[in-house]
Amino acid sequence: MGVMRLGYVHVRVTDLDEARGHYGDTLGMGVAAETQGRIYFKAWDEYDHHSVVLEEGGVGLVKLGYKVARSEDLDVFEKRSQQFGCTVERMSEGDNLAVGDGLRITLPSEHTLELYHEIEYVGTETGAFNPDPEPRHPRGVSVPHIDHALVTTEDPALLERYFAECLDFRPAERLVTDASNPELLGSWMFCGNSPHDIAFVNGPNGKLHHFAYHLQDWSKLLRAGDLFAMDDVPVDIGPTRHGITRGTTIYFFDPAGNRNEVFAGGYTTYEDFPTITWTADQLTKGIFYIGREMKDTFLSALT
Ligand code: M3P
Ligand code: FE
Repeated sequence: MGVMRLGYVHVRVTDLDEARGHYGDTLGMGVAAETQGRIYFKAWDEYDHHSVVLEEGGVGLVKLGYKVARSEDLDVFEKRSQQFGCTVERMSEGDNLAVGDGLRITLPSEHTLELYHEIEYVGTETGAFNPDPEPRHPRGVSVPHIDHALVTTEDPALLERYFAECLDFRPAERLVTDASNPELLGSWMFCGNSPHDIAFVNGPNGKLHHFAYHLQDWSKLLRAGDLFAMDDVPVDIGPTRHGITRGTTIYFFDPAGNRNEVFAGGYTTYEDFPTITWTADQLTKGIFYIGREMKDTFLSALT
């Protein structure tokens, strides 16, 4: 019931062919479709039609799509979002290639969030019948699936309230100013069983900090790092580990400047998962547990 997961990330890139090299050759996503000025990518262990849409022209986030379990969920989320004060419109089948009808919501943070139930089923690269554990001829990093997105908002408390009250997300971890007089600086929220499906930190409205791919473990992460070096991918930070979510990580940039992350590990969440709190004085440990140092570009480079 409800929102199941991040289904697609739609971003702008300055040059579609450069981006094809990054998302296709280096990360190893497959091209699901191509239209004038757009490429639709899919990772090998995803069964839906696509998970990353690149649109030529500029840089930054166009929208995020989250898939809901039942079409009736859309009616509930529409009502709640309207009552919360968000602008909500119905989107039609075909507004997004291969995606059914759904909702287009302008979040309190000015990001566009789409909720949908139907998307064309394609199947994974290894199939669902006596499958191999991974593709026989992996391309590049061979990312299996997208994982989460992190955006910035002027009002983290309001956005957290929206995701909790309207979409039934729960905070796995919260970053607050201090323990005695807590003001919310960031929240890592889940709807499934991973540490976060959406996260946001204090910053300008409407911006993308990064979107992330799942990797199976630390050794795959190291291999990703090697491939980034071979392909001259600009690495922001890592490999290292997050205190928040406990995931291991590398942050890097696509050729347009959108930040990506490869993320492995982290814990499992569930219905009664208690929320973990971090205070701002421990921020560097929370974000980069091992180095305990913040890099200016990490907070300032947003698209
Ligand atoms: C993560 C994560 C920021 C924190 C980022 C943390 C931007 O990306 O996956 O836990 O402050
Ligand atoms: Fe992340």
